[in-house]
Amino acid sequence: MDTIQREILEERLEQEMEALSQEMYGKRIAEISDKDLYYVILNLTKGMMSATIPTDGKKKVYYISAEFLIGKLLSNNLINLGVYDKVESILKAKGRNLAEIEEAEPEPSLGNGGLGRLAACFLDSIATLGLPGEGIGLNYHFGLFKQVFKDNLQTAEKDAWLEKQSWLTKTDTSFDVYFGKKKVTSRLYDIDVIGYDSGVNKLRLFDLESVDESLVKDGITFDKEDVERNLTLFLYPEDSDEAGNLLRIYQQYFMVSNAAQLILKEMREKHYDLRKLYEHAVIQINDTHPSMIIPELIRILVEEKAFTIDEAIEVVSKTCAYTNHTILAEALEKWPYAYLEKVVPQLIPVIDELDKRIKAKYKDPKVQIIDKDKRVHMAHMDIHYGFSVNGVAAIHTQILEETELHHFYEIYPEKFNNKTNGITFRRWLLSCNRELTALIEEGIGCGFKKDADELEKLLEFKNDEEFLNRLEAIKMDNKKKLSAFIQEKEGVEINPDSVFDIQAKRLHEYKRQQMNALYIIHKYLEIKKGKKPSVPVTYIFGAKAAPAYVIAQDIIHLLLVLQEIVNKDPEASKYMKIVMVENYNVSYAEKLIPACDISEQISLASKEASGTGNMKFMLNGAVTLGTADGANVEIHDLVGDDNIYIFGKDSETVIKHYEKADYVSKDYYKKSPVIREAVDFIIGEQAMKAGHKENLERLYKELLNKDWFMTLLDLEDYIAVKDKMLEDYKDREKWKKMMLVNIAKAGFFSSDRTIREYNRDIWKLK
Ligand code: BZD
Repeated sequence: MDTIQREILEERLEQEMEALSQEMYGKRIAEISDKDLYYVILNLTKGMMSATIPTDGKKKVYYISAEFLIGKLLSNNLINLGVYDKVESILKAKGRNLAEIEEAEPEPSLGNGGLGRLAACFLDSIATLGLPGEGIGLNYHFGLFKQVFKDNLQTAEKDAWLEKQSWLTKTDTSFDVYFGKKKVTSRLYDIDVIGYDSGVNKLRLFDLESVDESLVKDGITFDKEDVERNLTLFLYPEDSDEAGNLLRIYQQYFMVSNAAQLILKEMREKHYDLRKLYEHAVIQINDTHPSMIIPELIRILVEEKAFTIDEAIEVVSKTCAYTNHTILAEALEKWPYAYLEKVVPQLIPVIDELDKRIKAKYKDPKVQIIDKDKRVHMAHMDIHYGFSVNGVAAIHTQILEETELHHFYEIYPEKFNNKTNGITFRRWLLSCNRELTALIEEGIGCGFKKDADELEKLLEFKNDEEFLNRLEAIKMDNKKKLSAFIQEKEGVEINPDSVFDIQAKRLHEYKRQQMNALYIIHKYLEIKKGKKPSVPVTYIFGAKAAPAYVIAQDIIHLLLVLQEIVNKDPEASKYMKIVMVENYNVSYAEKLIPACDISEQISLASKEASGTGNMKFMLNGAVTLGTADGANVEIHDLVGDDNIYIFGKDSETVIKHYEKADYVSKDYYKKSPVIREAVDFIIGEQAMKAGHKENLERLYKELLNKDWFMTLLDLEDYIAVKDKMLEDYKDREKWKKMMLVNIAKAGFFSSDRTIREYNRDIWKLK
């Protein structure tokens, strides 16, 4: 189909839809179930996308990533195709509701957190900007686990999201992948990624031909050693033992071996000269999970394409660029050499050679690829043998340059660059908050949909009472919708007139959900002592904890215990409610974010590389309560002191504490009765009754004796600033203006801007 055919198809949408319904189910649209109707529209949309012209060019970016947290695709694809309203009204005339049909779509479980969601936003922007590029990753059948709460604890189940009919299209492409002498075969599935009012690109997901879902028996347990059948079952399989670690390496190599073969196949088909690979391909390595692409490409060029090792290294180094997403040492992959030897012996000579060259040139142990304990530092390999290293927010890149990767920065200052993250406004405004989108459009026209900077025009309405009231009314409406959803989904009744204070992100100690919990305990105790808050607050959390991360599980347990205690308390529950939503994912985020008043971005300064939830909340008119960390710093710069609430110690102070190892949490506990009381509550009678001694005691001890992410350092300041924020909330005039300014200043965080920068500085695509 060409563009004209697509236009005809759009013209005749209604007839096409009815015809498809007849063909698939022998019934009219009015007569089929929501699920069947979803399949009808799915097929119709896939047809329209395949009729869209693919973006092409002389050079292409391959964004390789272990995660693509793409979310549901139906409504986004319809929006980007420009037919959402049309489809909605056709369905309405037939008594059907598009929003209900969207509920029938399963959410692909192909990611974990910010890193994966960023990859998805990037695909949207790459397509929208008409750049040649595709994502390459894996098709996990059970994805990340599905979170189920039982007995106030997180349990994990497989997330069987894949259906027979889906956005995936099976291709003819299949490759052999060798682990030493062991061979497995892959199969490529494509998902079309349609840009907003532009061409179509692809997300390419490799699967294992011999994958066997029946391997998973109970929960998420399966035989980790049966790689011929398990490779694409789960994202981040449990890695607390050797088999789990080996499996991750198997998965990573499976991903990059396929990626390398696919890229080289495309080069061959286009008759490009492999010696000029970098003129036709740029590979963006998303965190270190795909780092083995470097030795793998070098190996292939030498073994199969008659390159000398020098030539291969040069070509590959000019092709690969690395993005760092964390400064947490434990998150920077260092694979034991012995594990790599076991899984991918064919890469060992290349890795040895890469390491030997560095050892010959630099004596500093901090920049070696293979360290004295025989661990292979994947990030170090990327930095030495890639041409670009970028952080994901200004302060993060600065910390990389000055502290974490300083020794590398001294060697290669020209490789380092910042690319502050962004989000696609198509999903995080146009699709998830249609009412707000309509109001903005009424105010400033629709230019902001293509040029997010135009949102600044909203500042004209700063003193426009009517506009501000409508903004407030939309927020209220979204809060009512969320309340109804939470009532139905979680069985918790919440008050839309209360302040919605939301912390939604992966569960990690550095993100400090536990600090938020301590604030809640403090408020609860105040109420019990007779000090009634002047405004009711609903504290909403969404978070999954990695199954092997014990303290993170304990923090979830504490939140669920608090939810039980507070919500059941007839006195306190008038002023506060807690909801820990189950199985937080992209679809849930799309409901939470438009309804949020206070956006919790409270990581320990220096630890959150960027954050992207902070941008989504801001764009939807929430006000940030945050530390001077990640992109919060840039949000602060944009909105000014009056439109954000910043608290806590700054990154310099925190880094000094780590350097001097002088932070002692117990000192803070001893000094402050407020802190003591809140921390002690964790092992108090009430909590112990609702929860489990083992979990609560472990968490208590952790906070008191370790507190690696310095919860108690910032707790008092957090309480003071949050209280002030809640006071300010009552000043509705002031608050509405803050909402407006936050929306107006969010344009900078469009991923279109981020991708333009990647392209300008790194990819250089036409
Ligand atoms: O990447 C996140 C960072 O924590 C955020 O600050 C940042 O905004 C986003 C996007 O740049 N990192 C992750 O999401 N990382 C992981 O999920 C992850 C998964 C496995 C292993 C290591 C990290």
